Amino acid sequence: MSTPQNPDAVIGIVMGSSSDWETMKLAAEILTEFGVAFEARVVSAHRMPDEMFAYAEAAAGRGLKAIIAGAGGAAHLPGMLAAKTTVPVLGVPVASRHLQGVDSLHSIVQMPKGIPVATFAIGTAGAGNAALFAVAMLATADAALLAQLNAFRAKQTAAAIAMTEELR
Ligand code: RP5
Repeated sequence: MSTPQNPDAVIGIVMGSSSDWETMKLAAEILTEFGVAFEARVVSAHRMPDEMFAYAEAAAGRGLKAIIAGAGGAAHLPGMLAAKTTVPVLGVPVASRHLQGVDSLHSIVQMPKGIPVATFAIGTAGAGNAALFAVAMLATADAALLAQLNAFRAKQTAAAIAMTEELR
């Protein structure tokens, strides 16, 4: 379930631009697959800083357990959110046009000591893994979700084992 402001959301997916959605929707797809309630919205750090701070300040009180934040270029969104909330921020570097996301990765991963952002791979792998990481966090206190996560992994293992057959 995804709405711009979902009162049931336990995970917030935010991004700097609608152009990031092509990447960030991978996180939404994973959370949907696991039945985790989330919301998805654009919260640009430099184009709507007041809204960004308001989102971060309200996050804990609204029941969000993690924020998955994707941005490209000078990707300050995850770090600035983290500066304003203790809700864990999972940063996703979005591939940029000129530097292919290396700029985004360095912007997000190089947080100075004191305000952490958990940083994932550039692009769709990072978005998907950020969602899986959020699921793993929630699963520490949710046995049914943990069973789902283990089943997801077992399916991946079976698929990888079956790959050898494709070599014939
Ligand atoms: C960042 O600038 C966004 O996160 C996006 O990755 C990038 C480009 O934004 P648009 O020009 O597509 O709106 O703020």
